[in-house]
Amino acid sequence: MVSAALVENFRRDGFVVVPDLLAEDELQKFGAAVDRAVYDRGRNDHRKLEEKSPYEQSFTQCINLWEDHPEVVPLTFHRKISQTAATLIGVPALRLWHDQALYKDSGGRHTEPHQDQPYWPMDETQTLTAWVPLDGSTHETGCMGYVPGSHLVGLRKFVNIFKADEKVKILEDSAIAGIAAVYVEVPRGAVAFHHGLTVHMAKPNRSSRPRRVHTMIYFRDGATRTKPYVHPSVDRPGIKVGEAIASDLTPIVWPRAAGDFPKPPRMPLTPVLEQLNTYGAFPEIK
Ligand SMILES: O=C(O)CCC(=O)C(=O)O
Repeated sequence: MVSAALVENFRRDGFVVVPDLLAEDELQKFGAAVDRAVYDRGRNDHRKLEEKSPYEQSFTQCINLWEDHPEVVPLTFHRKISQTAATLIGVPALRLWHDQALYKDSGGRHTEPHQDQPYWPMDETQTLTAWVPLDGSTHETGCMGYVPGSHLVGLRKFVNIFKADEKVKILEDSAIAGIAAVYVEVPRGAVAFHHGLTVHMAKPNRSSRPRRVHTMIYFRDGATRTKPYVHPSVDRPGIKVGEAIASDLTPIVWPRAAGDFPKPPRMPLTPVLEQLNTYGAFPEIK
């Protein structure tokens, strides 16, 4: 169980690093599984880093890996991690919004500051991400930075990080101006959690190896679709505005019995990947 002190830190700061959630053998096994999945999704993309869009230079993004890579399922539905997430956010049951690998190549640029929640058509704010660095993360490889308390100030701003030339101004917003971001290294086996409204960013990768990260995004069971704008997590299962976001695309992650993994959804993934760019990142919003 996560300590009361860490829960308090998460609720106050909007982020926390929880140690010892993954054993060494799990890091090896899951690291290899996510590597294979990222390689598989990107096998037709032969562009060099400098040929990619600035968004893609921040990281290679591969969403919903649990659907077409069964060996990733035990990581995405890792009970210790999802139980920790439910305790941090303080709800009895959590669903998966989606998983994704975020691999920052050697030489990859910083990740622009943003909040996650404005990308999701959901008003309920019991949302959080488990950010799982498969080698740990350091200032050199591209660790995350967070604006402490930014989830509590009423800020809810869409930052178009997909479109690189748009100046990112969220740090200048009067609600958080002057609060310094805190950059946090994550030791091997630990997981960093951030709230869906926490302003966060990441450093560039100045090392010679990729920064290998897998993430799981969770939301509270019972949340509803409240916005008409598109997102595959609600559009693929045909969930309408006002309806509960509940389908086999967004299954319950906690509570679940040990060894009980959900089956991938009975809806094709290919059209979604075709809409996205080659690597499975969201296309630029025009
Ligand atoms: O890994 C990164 O560089 C950014 C991650 C992020 O923005 C997120 O997980 O919400």
